[in-house]
Amino acid sequence: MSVQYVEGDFLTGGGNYSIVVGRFNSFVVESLLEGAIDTLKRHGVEAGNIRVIRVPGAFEIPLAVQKVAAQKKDDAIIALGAVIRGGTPHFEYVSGESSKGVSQVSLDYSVPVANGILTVNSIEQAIERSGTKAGNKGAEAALSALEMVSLLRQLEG
Ligand code: INI
Repeated sequence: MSVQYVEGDFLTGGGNYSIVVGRFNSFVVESLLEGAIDTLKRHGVEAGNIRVIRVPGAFEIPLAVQKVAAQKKDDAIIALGAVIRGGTPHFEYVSGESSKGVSQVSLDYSVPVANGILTVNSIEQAIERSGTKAGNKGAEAALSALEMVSLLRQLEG
């Protein structure tokens, strides 16, 4: 008997995706959004099957993700935001709650929720991760979503 490996690929053949985006730090987040949409389209997802939902900031992302998950319309949801450390503990609350919230929804609704919420120490680090030298975390989140859709189809099929 050989080992059986189960893993997803990026060939999902379309599907429906919602992207929940925080407006805060929009100069960074808009690049993440561009990366995510571009990646989904290049993997065969039609523009008409991609929905973008905007919320004020990363803190509000989990509630919108929860509402979207409850609609049961999407194969996966992508959460995008940028939490940049400031001089107060506010950063810790926003980053902690947003990440915890999106993973909670994923488990509650058994739907892939890709976490593309940057939590960084500086604007420079945010820029590096939104389409410059450290890649585009929005594009990476979209790839994770596609892979999880493919994996779940195998595990559920
Ligand atoms: N929201 C972010 O998305 N990123 C941040 O860096 C940020 N900081 O640092 O304050 C932020 N705050 C707003 C927060 O997400 C809520 O919108 C606000 O607290 C109202 O609930």
